[in-house]
Amino acid sequence: MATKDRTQKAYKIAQELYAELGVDTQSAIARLKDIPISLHCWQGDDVGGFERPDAELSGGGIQVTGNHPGKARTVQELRLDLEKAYSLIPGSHRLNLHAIYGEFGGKAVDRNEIGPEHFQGWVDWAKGQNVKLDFNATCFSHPKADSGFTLSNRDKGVREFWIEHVKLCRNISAFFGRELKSPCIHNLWIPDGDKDIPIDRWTPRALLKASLDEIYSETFVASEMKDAVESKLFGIGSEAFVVGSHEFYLAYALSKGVLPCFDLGHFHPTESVADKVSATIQFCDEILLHVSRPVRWDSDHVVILNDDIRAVTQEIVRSNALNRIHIALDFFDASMNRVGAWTIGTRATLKGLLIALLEPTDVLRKYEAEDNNFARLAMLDSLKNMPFGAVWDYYCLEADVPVGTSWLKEIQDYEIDVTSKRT
Ligand code: RNT
Ligand code: ZN
Repeated sequence: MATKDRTQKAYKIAQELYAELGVDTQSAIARLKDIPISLHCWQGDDVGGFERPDAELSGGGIQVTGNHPGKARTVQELRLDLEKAYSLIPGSHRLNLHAIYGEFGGKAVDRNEIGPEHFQGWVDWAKGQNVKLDFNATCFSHPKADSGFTLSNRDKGVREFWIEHVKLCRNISAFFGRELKSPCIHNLWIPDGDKDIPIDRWTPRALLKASLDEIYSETFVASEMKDAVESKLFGIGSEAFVVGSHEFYLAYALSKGVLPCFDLGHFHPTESVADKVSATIQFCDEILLHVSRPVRWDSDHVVILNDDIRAVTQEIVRSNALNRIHIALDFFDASMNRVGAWTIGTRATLKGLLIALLEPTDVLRKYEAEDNNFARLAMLDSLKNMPFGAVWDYYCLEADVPVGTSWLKEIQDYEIDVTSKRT
């Protein structure tokens, strides 16, 4: 049977089975279609950027491992790779840029010199692709970040340099939001921290707070840009102390009305980021998520459809917070095909959302209200073998992207035709 017929047949049966539970698969698909995922540009070139032809990630508590051939070396290659990834992912999505991905025309443009002019090319591309943009200041891979301290550096000159950089990045973000008519989320993550036990944790935090106050003293309209601040438990080379810890940034975000950013890889392994969603949105309007996968000491493995993804997507849907939680991806793996990595991670996140949208939440809520713990658990466990895959395949078919595993070959062909030729 042809893929199309088979997919439609399987969907019909799945639709019936879900309807028996009171779930309307069509409306789940319609809701999924409206959820944008912000793809991170930095998976395409191992967080290198375009400041110099051979730019590489350095310092900064994060690391890329692997040397799979074919990474994007130019802005054109990166865009081509992104277009390939978007063509394999159902729905309309966003692109998350970092400041080092500007088009600097072969000139040495320092971080305190960047402006919208370096990102006009991205805006033009985004308009053509119908993609909206998000942004990040880049406070790493730079001599002034080598000490491990940026906005919380004891040296006033270094702090001022980074303050200026972040201010310019917020301005570029507002430019994106205006041009593309969609608020750009500007996320701030800094690497600041210590490998070994500091005796003074207070001073760097006081300095960071003062730097942030200075940065956010300038206000932008929310229709153009929104700010987020990203915490971390520890990083590579900042194992003993991170200045911008969870408590620091959550308190800061709530007191200043900026968004907290929760990266799924930035917490203790037994801590649930899903649980933080309903807790935090009682006190703030919106949250940014960095969807990642921690594995031991790495916080940035390629996202797959695991229990963490299912839990966090369930929590968003059950909290009725789809319009308040912004979903961005954050992983970088140089050991495999990079376009494939984007596609795996984005499709996995969307699958998690679909499963959550296919849940008979009202039925479960009723059991819970009646203290019927048996029925709640039985239903939850039975739902695991519902045919969500048939609904997913049908959604892909309707969205005109490859169904099932057929996209693997597309990636492999792209590798043969395009990326393997980059030597
Ligand atoms: C680092 C943070 C941050 C980065 C990107 C490249 O631990 O997660 O979000 O991954 O800015
Ligand atoms: Zn992150």
